[in-house]
Amino acid sequence: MKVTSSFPAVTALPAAAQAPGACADAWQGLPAIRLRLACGDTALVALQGAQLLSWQAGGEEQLFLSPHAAHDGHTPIRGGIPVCFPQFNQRGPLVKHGFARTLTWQADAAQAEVLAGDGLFLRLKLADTPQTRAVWPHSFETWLEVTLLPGRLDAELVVHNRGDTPLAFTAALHSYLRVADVEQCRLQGLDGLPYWDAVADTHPTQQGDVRFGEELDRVYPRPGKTMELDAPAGGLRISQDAAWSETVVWNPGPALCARLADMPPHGWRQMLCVEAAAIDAPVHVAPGAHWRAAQRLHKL
Ligand code: TA6
Repeated sequence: MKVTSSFPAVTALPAAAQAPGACADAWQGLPAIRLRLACGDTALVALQGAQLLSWQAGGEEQLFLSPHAAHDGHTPIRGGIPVCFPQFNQRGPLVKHGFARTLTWQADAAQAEVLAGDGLFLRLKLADTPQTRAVWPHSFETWLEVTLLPGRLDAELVVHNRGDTPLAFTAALHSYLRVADVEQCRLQGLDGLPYWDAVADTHPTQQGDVRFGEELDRVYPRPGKTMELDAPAGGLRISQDAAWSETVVWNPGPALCARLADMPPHGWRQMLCVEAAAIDAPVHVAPGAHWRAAQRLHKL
């Protein structure tokens, strides 16, 4: 069953989110919050899904956002960093990748802080409603915490079980990284790991770096070391906390991309998803307890 929402207009941030460098903004008419550091780096976070839509570091965009992405306020937005919660993909009865990415998170609960040096922190919140309980009968609060530092972006998902029974979910930060040409890129750090190839439905072992060209959809165990996206125009260091037990790597390649209505024909060349995920076994959170896990991106 689908859970959708409509957007309340946000023209000003609540008092708790009023920090120098944070301001109300919009993307394609949808409310968003802009973060801007003194060094010039910026981030844009939509209230729909608490979805990071843009991260500019060193004057360059680091996240892919499809020029054909939906912006009706309830269809998933193709690109940026979608939050998949409380279900990854179709591994359960809920809408694909869970309802968190299509709901409007609570503008009035937004909080922002200036960090020592040149940094900004933003927290957005989503809590259960009668609508979410109708499809997922749990009392929860979820936060997305964004930390923007020069050349660095951390996204952290926090899940609080407000109910009196254990909470089980799967989740991911489905990060779309922007690249000039994915065929010129290599992803380092997964060598030697067994993985599930979701395209072929096989279980091989990674040999060397991951290269791109055709459709690729793989679930690896979280690598013990930091990954590196090696790209001609500069790369990214990518790491994830241990609570994210898997790493998903996805690129639709030309054939699947052509079938995605919200992607331009050559969009697959400009993107690469490297996702911090907790999906092979559900995460269990005891009543009253919290779970938290971050993905960290560092421009090289
Ligand atoms: O994370 C990879 C994946 O689960 C792929 O299987 C592919 O479906 C992708 O996510 C995109 O899903 P979406 O619902 O956003 O089109």
